[in-house]
Formats: sequence, structure tokens, C-alpha cells
Amino acid sequence: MKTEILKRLRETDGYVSGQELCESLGVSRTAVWKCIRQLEDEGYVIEAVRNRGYRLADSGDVLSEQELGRLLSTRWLGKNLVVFDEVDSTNNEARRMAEKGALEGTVILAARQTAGKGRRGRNWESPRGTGIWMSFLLRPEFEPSHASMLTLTAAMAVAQGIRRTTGLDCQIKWPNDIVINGKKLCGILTEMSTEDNQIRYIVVGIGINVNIREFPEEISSTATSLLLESGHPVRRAVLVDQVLRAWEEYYTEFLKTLDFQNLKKEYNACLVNNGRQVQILAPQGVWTGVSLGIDREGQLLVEKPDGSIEPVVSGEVSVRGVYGYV
Ligand code: BT5
Repeated sequence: MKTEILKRLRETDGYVSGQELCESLGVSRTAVWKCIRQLEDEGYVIEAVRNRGYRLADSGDVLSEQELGRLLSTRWLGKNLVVFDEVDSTNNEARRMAEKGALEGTVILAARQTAGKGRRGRNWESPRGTGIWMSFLLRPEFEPSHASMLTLTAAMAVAQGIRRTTGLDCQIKWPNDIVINGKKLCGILTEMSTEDNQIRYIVVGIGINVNIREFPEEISSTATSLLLESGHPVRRAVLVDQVLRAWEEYYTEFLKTLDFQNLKKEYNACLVNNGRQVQILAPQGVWTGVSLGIDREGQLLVEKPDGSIEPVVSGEVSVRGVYGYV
């Protein structure tokens, strides 16, 4: 019924009378009013005027299955798409759905995550309605050793999606962050399930701070949002579409060679600290060198003070600039 009411509001330029809605849908005024409230909760701005009815004033920043269904311009990714009001983590939800047989390309979004997660058990702040908390499910046929490169394709897609939607230029902090003006805007978490050295499924999780105005104190000096950087709110549904669409393009390119041969030039052009001193925080200790960009395997090449070049594998390390987070 909610979908039908939304459709009628969209089709009508002026007001749709409440009475007419009740009669044509065969429901009470209260039922109509409840649907209107739900639509407002989703982000639609609806004007209600006595004796005239309801009018859709603005589609606002709505992130619903209907809105995304209308907007999505991908070829296959997200044709199966689920939006939750609240989940623990969209990555966890995607994994649960994968275990129950969900199809490749399934996309899961949530208005809010109660236990959003980063790497190695870290927390990911996911406040309601102001970010893109999204995961998608893949069932690729390549070997597990290629999987870490999916994080890199996702980072490129986020950077591209943001550029196309807002015109803002952001940078990639290898392997899984997107930064802008030295602050973290997005984090990516790729998880994989394997059996007998074969991939059962992969979940790529993307968290983008879109319209967040304020962050908790622990991260307020390192985190930022598109709203804070651009000075105006960004429509999340449009950005979701652009990111997913860009990802499909990069993934197609990646599948041709199963490495970054065709993508590494573009990746390195977006890489923060390329050609500069970085610190490598590895389990064995911290060391410093000059970042030379990624190679075709997606490893970060770092030149040590003795001139030797060390490929750094993602997974166990973090990279920092020498002066702080970036
Ligand atoms: C990440 O981990 O950056 C991966 C984050 C992935 C989040 C997405 S949201 C959709 C999907 N579902 C999930 O549950 N996760 C994925 P890592 O590199 O470990 O960074 C985590 C660190 O970033 C934390 O320890 C904080 O310092 C910081 N942080 C937490 N929330 C943040 C936020 N919203 N913005 C910027 N920084 C944040």
C-alpha cells in the first residue's frame, strides 16, 4: 500500500486527496496516514493540507528499496537489493544470507548498524540515516589468493562514485581507506569464506560517511564526511548507484587479467602519499620507506633506506604517513 501511495504522489503534480486514496485503496484514513508517516521516516518530504490532501514536496535523501530500484543503473550488481532499517552489520547480514543461498550480486544496505565493524575486530561508527552502510555478495570462480584485490577495486569505485556525484576529489589510502583532506571518509572490509581452497563467497563491505555532521570524540580529528567537505548534503541513493556502477566497470577490467595490470596506473594516481615517506606498521615492528605505489598483484611497493624494494601485502599491516593518520 505504501508503494501504491508513493506512486500516486509521484504521478500527481498537485495534491492527492486523502479521501480518494482511502476509497481507491479500500482502507481507512488512519491506514493512509500511517503510510504517509512511514514515507516521511524514509526521508520523503510530504505536505499535508486540510481539505486538499497530500503532496510530495521533495524526495529528499531517501535510501529505500523503491528509490534505489528506480535509480540503479548497474547491469547485474544490486538487481537483488535489500534495505534494512537496522542490522548488526551489513557484512554479517550478507554472510547470513550467503549461507542461505543468496545470489551473487545481492546488495545489502542499512539505515543504521548497531555493531558495524572494521578490520581485526575494530568498531565502525554507523549512525542512522547519514551514511552508506552497504555490503555486496560475490561468488567468483577465481582462486582465494586474488580476493584481497577486491578491496582495491572497491576503493577505486568509491573514489570514482564520489567524483561523479559531488565533483570532490578523494584519495585512496592503501589498502582500504578513502581519505579527503587528510581525513577518513570511507572504510572497506572484505571478508571471504573458503572450502578446500575454493571461494564459497566473498562479502565486500563499504562504509561511507555522507551527511554526518559530528563524530564521536575518539575519531573527530581523523574522520570526515561528504557534507563536512562539500558544505552541502549529498543524496545517498545517487551515490550508491554511482559507486556500484563504477565497481562493475572496475571488476570487469580486473576479471580480464585477475590482477591490477590494467588498473594500477589509475589506482596509483589516486594513492595518497605516493612517492612520499610512509610508516609500515607490521606485526614484526614499524619501519619507514618511500611508497612507490602498487604492483599488478595489488601489493604496495616500499623502497627501504638501503634502496631495496619491499612488496607489502595487505592483511597484516597498516600504512601511515610519517606525520599522523595520513
Ligand atoms: C575499516 O576498518 O575502515 C573498514 C570499515 C568497513 C565498514 C563497512 S560499513 C558496511 C560494512 N558492514 C560492516 O560491519 N563493516 C562494513 P579499519 O581500517 O579497521 O578502521 C577502523 C577504524 O576507523 C576504527 O578503529 C576507528 O578509529 C575509525 N572509524 C570508526 N568509524 C569510523 C567512521 N564512521 N569514519 C571514519 N573513521 C571511523
